Amino acid sequence: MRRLVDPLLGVLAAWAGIAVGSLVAVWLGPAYAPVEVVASTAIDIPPAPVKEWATSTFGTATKSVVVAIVVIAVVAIAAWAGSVARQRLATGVWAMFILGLIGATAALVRPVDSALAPAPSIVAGLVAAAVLAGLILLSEPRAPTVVIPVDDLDAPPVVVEPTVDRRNFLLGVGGVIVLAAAATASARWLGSQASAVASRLSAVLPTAAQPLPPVPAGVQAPVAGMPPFITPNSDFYRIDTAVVVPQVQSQDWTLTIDGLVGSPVTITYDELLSMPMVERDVTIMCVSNPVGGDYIGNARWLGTPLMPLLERAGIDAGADQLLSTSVDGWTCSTPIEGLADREPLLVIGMNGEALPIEHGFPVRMVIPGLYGFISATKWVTRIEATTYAAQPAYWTVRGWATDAPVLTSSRIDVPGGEIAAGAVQLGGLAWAMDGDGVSAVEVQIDGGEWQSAQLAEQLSPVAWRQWWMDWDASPGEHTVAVRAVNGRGEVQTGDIRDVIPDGATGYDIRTVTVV
Ligand SMILES: Nc1nc2c(c(=O)[nH]1)N[C@H]1C(S)=C(S)[C@@H](COP(=O)(O)O)O[C@H]1N2
Ligand SMILES: [Mo]
Repeated sequence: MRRLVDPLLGVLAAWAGIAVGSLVAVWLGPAYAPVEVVASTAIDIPPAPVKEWATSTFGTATKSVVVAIVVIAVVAIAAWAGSVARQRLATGVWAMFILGLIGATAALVRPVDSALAPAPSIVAGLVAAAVLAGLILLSEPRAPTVVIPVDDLDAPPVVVEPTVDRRNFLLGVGGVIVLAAAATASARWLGSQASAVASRLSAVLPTAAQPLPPVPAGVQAPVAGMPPFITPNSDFYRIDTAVVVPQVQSQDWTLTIDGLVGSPVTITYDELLSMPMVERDVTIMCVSNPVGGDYIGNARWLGTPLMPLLERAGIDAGADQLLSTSVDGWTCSTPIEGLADREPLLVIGMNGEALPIEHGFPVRMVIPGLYGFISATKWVTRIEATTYAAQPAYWTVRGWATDAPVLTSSRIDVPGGEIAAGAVQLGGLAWAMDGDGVSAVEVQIDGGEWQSAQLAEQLSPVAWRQWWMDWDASPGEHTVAVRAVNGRGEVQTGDIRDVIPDGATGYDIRTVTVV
């Protein structure tokens, strides 16, 4: 029985510790909750090849996979601690506390330094250790008692065998379960009430000095099953290293531009709102997007141009990168060369709403034509003019490029799956955000001639463009390939290259089964 119960006591103690630690983290910073902080650090540590393998295997689920691994590891260690605690109480209790210390260490190596960051994990370790000790002691048999019958003094004394006080033990276990459940539920609820949610809901966005006309119908290829030209916020791909989405209230937000500048500039959210606003249709894309993949989205962004602020600060000629930092410590390197031509933006609105929290509320960067990892800092709080030599950014030290303009590329979206023979429509997306837009799209069927596809309207050279083609499909298996030509007449390359270090190349080639 004990063989079964003791490991469970260990797991229960760990849960109680984590629950109380997470509750403490609601105030000290949700990112420092014991499990989440270990997962965050675990995500940052592995060398580039491991990270790349994880991303290509698990995609955007990678963070959940890491959290699951941390939880499984904690359960295993806690069960072990529970099972040894009966014979060696100190060992079990120390194991619990050491789990907490692991969390505290993970917190200390997070890039954002807060002296209180290790506190939730320390609290978790202490609570888990105390609960384990308490439950083990409660389930120890009481000393044997000797009863001497009073009515017959000559009779031999009766020895009452040691027993466990079941009632007290069960009360103890029940109490711990109730407390842990209450702490877990409160931490969840308080977290969901996080101030950033309220702050975002109350944000009133200014209008652009020259609002864009509504998106014309002509940008949409007249083909069933095509993705919408504007990606709805709820469908927009999300990529970041944040296990816990940073919660920033707009009234607490500031942006500092410093480093190799004439005079550092710091602005508040209200000051940002009073700057001239522009609206832009810009497609952003992840460098980790494989050919044909969907880590790409197009939105109508509202923001203020970054260049005037950089000019106000006065960037030194010696600086070659802008190192932008998010409130969670993630860093991004943007090449200064050619930056002004791209119209970099500090963005506050996305498709007519305040930025969604997971897309960077209250303020993020968007720089047309550069992959997200070197341009699109969410929850941005600092932009430092510096050099690549002095300060490599998050992905730079993990083997990715420092200058990575979006490569001209294209994708086949329809048809998907099996289709009936006869008149069929092919359709998809093409983009050349760093190549003056898309001037042509060509389709190749079964290795034949490249044929021109029809093009929907191009709303902006830095937004994607839809294409389609009518095709008389005969029964059988067919291979369809697509390639884009940019605004400078350069044809997308068919050379096959993986995503690291600066973006995948090759044609999107699909097999279509016609019946
Ligand atoms: N703070 C922060 N900003 C970030 C990242 C990140 O990990 N942390 N990832 C970048 C990457 S790699 C991409 S592709 C884009 C994705 O933006 P989205 O999630 O809004 O689509 O955000 C960029 N901004
Ligand atoms: Mo990315």
